[in-house]
Amino acid sequence: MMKIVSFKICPFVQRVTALLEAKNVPYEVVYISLSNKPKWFLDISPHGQVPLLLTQSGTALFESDAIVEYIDEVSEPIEPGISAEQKAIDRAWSYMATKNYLYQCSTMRSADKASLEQRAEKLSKIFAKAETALTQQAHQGPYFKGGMLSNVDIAWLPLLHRAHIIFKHTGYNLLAGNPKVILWQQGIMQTSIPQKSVSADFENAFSSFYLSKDTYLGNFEDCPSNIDRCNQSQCCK
Ligand SMILES: N[C@@H](CCC(=O)N[C@@H](CS)C(=O)NCC(=O)O)C(=O)O
Repeated sequence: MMKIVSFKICPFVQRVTALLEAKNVPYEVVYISLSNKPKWFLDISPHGQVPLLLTQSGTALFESDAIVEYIDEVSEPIEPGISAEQKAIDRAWSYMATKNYLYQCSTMRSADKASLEQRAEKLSKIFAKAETALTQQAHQGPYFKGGMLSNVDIAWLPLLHRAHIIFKHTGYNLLAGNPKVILWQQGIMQTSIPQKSVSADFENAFSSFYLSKDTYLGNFEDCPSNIDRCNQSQCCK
């Protein structure tokens, strides 16, 4: 069975486990501490980052893009029979998401209102691009390309799942102003792949890091009515 070397709240890891969940490919997860990386991991990981995939024959694969492509090649395609052109388009949409994973992390970790709003505004640009694409294709959902779950959904899933948790706990919507993206997020959440692709205590681990005393989002005691993105009906913890 494949093994994924993981860190609980890493979005790059979640993209890989989400793909495995979507395809029903069995896998094991091995968690490591990134502040105290074990020697066996450093010995097999060229850049010391997770995710790392250990194949059935024990080969270590690194870089989530390469791992996702490997999984696609060795298992049933998530979306059978798509053309080379469509694959290239899907990869491009996927890169748009994955290139912004770390930026979403730093947005959520913002220490004050000004940084949060400035970063959220910048992050919004990719959600607005997805909104335009969904509008152009007269999106009926529930997934990015309509009725069939694709690699694009899997690449965006960590962003959309984490935006969902932030909204649930704080009322702050990173997707504000992009109604079709919000519908798409609901479609993804309903698959339960987001929940299955992380550990049972993910939401706690995620919240203690991103909604801690050190972050602006973690310090909402009352409805943050001073925040434009707040949906008043849901913003109290
Ligand atoms: N380009 C890498 C990025 C992976 C990455 O940034 N992983 C982070 C955790 S989310 C990590 O391992 N950080 C530890 C380190 O860089 O030392 C990929 O796509 O796999």
